[in-house]
Amino acid sequence: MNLVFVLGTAGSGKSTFTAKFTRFLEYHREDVMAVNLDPGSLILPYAANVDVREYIKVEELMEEYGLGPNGGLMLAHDMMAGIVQDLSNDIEDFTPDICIVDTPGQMELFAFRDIGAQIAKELTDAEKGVIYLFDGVFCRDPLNYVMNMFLASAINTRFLLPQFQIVSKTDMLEPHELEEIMGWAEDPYLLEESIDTRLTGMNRMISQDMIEVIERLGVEFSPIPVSSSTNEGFNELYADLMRVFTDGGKFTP
Ligand SMILES: Nc1nc2c(ncn2[C@@H]2O[C@H](COP(=O)(O)OP(=O)(O)OP(=O)(O)O)[C@@H](O)[C@H]2O)c(=O)[nH]1
Ligand SMILES: [Mg+2]
Repeated sequence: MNLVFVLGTAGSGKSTFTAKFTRFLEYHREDVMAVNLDPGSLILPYAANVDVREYIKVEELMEEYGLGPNGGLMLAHDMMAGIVQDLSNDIEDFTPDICIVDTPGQMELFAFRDIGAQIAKELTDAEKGVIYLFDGVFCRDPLNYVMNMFLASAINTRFLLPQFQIVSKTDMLEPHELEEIMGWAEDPYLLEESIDTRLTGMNRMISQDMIEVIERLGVEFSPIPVSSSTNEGFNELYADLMRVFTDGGKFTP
């Protein structure tokens, strides 16, 4: 079994991608299942086969402990540590070949606290990977693009798993905007040039410094442009996943 975590900043398109990519894999006759690990989600665009909300619901915690939404979310994430085995059992009951795992909206609560690393290690003994979403709309600004490079690198050092980057929501971008983002990914000089011409003051300085740190971390950035509206990029991502996990064959032979 293979298990892929879908990570990205709030609203970057994780749940929509999980819904559409799961359906795409079903169409390709893969034995796939969708898992929801976001205890704060109210409505999901897919039917989760395994759902953390069966064990932990943020609204109920808020009511029971008199917490606000952020306190409720923090408690919910801390409580997830106690149900990793239950979730693993639920997933194993389905025995899928590939599992797409939607993660919480507040990425920092999940990925940068102990629960993220614990889940990456202990959620079943499947071979695992990460799909990191660069929010396409947000990344039109070079500062936000660099911030996302930084976050993707930080995820990489926390999870220590094969990582696939995608630029999401490409159907919402003008062709020249997507071209610019892809140019930044391919050629560091183009990114430096955009930082110099489009940013000023502190933002320019921070971006330049962050790029140096990111280079030292050594993460490869060749994101695939993806749209969950048009399925653009799904074939390429599917091929990349197969190359890394199954030597190029299907997940379900
Ligand atoms: N046009 C377009 N809209 C998208 C795409 N992906 C996501 N959206 C929209 O972007 C918004 C956020 O998408 P979600 O899938 O909820 O994002 P998320 O990362 O799961 O959000 P949180 O879990 O709240 O952090 C929704 O209104 C989606 O319909 C896409 O590829 N194209
Ligand atoms: Mg979501």
